[in-house]
Amino acid sequence: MTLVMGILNVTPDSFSDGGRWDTADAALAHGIRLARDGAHLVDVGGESTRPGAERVSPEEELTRVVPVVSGLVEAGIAVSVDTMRASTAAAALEAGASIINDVSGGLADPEMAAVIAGAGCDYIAMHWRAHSTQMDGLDRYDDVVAEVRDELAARVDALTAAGVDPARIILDPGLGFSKVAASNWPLLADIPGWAGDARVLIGASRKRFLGAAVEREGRDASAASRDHATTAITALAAERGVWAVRVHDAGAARDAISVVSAWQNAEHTQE
Ligand code: PMM
Repeated sequence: MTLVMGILNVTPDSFSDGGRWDTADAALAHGIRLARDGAHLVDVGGESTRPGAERVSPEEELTRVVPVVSGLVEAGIAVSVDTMRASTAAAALEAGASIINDVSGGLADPEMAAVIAGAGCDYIAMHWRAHSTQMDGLDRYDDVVAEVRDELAARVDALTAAGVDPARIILDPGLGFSKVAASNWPLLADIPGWAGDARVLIGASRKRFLGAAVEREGRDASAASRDHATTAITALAAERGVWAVRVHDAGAARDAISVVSAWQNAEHTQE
């Protein structure tokens, strides 16, 4: 069954929840709430990746992330850590995180592969072309599915060559990262086309391309108003067997996945 990864941004500037959980206590409380709502794991991030965001220092990222990881692990919650830095990944694994979620797929830090290979942990490799200040200039594709497939395959090759077990790599198309709104839909419509038979994570929650899809006269245009659209993506992703969805509203995602399971169970019973 598809897993729910709850988003916990311990940042002042993420696009939809920036500044809400930027103390360790507030972040920990929100992480516990996500788990209680139905998240199977909580994804802790200390650096915003929204378009135009500036990088935080390694020290600042560690200060934001490690106490929250420790607190969640102590509470018995499975944790992934959203970081592009090998040093943060190593410290987070030391603090009990079980998965590293690297939006750069190992491109941002040449030391990342060695940390993952050494830990033998699950690793999410997202399709990525550049840091947030440059990514919007790199959003042209002739064939988005083929180019994402090839660029992810190159990451898998490099990671594997550095000692990472390919079975530990989870692929993510990087929705909204160096992609105009229209480029995200072919990636959702043809998951095997870029992922083959690898495990897949989909991170669509509250993103701008969903806002564009549901836009109509008089409709609230805030990021949080995209939660129903996000839940529709979760249902479709679950129906297609993705490994996990990365979402802000964990309870809604769990409900959608349960509904898909009930529907699919009835189909199997009728066969
Ligand atoms: N999106 C964001 C941050 N981290 N990680 C993965 N693996 N996939 C994503 O799509 C992704 C990510 C940006 O969204 P946020 O500001 O809501 O965290």
